[in-house]
Amino acid sequence: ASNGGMKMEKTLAMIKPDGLRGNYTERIKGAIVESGFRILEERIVELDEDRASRFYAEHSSRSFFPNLVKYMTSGPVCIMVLEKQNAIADWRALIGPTDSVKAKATHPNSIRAMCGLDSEKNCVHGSDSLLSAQREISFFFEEETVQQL
Ligand code: RTP
Ligand code: MG
Repeated sequence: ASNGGMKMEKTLAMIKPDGLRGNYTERIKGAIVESGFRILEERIVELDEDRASRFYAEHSSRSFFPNLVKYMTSGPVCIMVLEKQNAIADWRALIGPTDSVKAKATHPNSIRAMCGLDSEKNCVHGSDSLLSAQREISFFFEEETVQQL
């Protein structure tokens, strides 16, 4: 059967420290499964300053970077590898815009609208491209999980 040309993809999802602390994990996982994603891998980890800085290295020159690292090291996070057709864009759509205040206004059904607080504490992460997804999955998981080109 045709799948509309969409590719099976894997993406990295993360429930950030505020999401775990706020007990949103089960609701977020419910939304993930309801939206047709398979959770292939799941692990709770605590990022130290070095690992959080490397994960968000693309933002290292931004003014918000020190606060971002503090935020991401403020408690454990839950990292997941999600799989479905078009997983990368679909997970970004499900989490909503970066700023949770905007998410509440314009994407009320998004995960950031449900559990985010502001433009920093936005409770979840999603890979923003195929390259990011591959980099971020191999950042946390074994090579064999990384999708083949
Ligand atoms: P993420 O990488 O976590 O999925 O978020 P994103 O793509 O929607 O946004 P990005 O531009 O990559 O920013 C990464 C994270 O940095 C924090 N941030 N704080 N205070 C601020 O103005 C600000 N801007 C960004 C957020 O936690 C954002 O998710
Ligand atoms: Mg990003």
